Amino acid sequence: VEGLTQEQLTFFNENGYLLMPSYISQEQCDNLLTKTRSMLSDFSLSDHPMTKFTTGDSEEHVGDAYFLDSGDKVRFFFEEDAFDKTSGELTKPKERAINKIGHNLHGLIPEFGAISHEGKVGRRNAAIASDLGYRDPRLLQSMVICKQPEIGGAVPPHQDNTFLYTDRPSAVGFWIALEDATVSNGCLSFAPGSHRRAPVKERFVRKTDNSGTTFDKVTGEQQWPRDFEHEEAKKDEEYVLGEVKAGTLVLIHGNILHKSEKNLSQKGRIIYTFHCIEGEEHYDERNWLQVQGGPDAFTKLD
Ligand code: AKG
Repeated sequence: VEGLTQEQLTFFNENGYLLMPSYISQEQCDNLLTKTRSMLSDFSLSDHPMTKFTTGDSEEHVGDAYFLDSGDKVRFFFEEDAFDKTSGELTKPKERAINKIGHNLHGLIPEFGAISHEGKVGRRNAAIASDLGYRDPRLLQSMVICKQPEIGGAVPPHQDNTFLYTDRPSAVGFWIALEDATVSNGCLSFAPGSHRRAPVKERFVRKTDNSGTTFDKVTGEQQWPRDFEHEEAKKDEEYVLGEVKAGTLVLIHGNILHKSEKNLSQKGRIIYTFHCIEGEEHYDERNWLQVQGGPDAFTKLD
């Protein structure tokens, strides 16, 4: 099975990302959009913790548990701007209010398994992971990100290794546009080469009492890569737009700084993404994302 050409690999190593148009067909996109829309209309609001979001400190715990336990489930997370600031009521129908669905679509929803680790696309994904140098690639999370019309939230600049930390850092994102992503509906943008300049300086962890999440510093001996070209990422990285057509696969190096802006347009921007880590690197229990069976249970991409 064909993975990456030498030219694609060179581009990825140099820039930290790669766009691969027409990776899946329009028909595959349409089927996945249909599945996504039926999941959005079928999930129940009545047992969702948002119904308990009132005011005060206690609400945070409810939401945090829903998030912290989502590693091996299919759960629905709202757009921040889907709520009226004063009343706390949803201002949109639920189908138009969900920002993302996660984090085990690959394992629990066959349509998404079939573009992750299974079937023809799964084999191609595995060939790509192998070309990127993975010895034991493990798929540890997957999401549909809806970035809804009018209220789609921005994603500030970040490195995925912060959120999916291994020692040494090893994450890569596979991001597939199911709808066209443009500057007006909040496409991705990248700081090319920043994966070579920017060590991972913090990691997103569970609080020790499991009551929520926080960021821990990553310092000294644990900072990778050791041969980054500059001490710091440039203060003002320049970002290039990653406008793509539906069906495009975008590979995202775990260290590259990337972001996306709000979607204030009338067009949705539904994408599917999953992340891989190197199974031979250490994944510890401080990570926010934990699944039944521990890291050995992360799905093999082979
Ligand atoms: C990620 O998956 O790491 C992203 O940054 C996704 C952001 C987006 O889809 O807007």
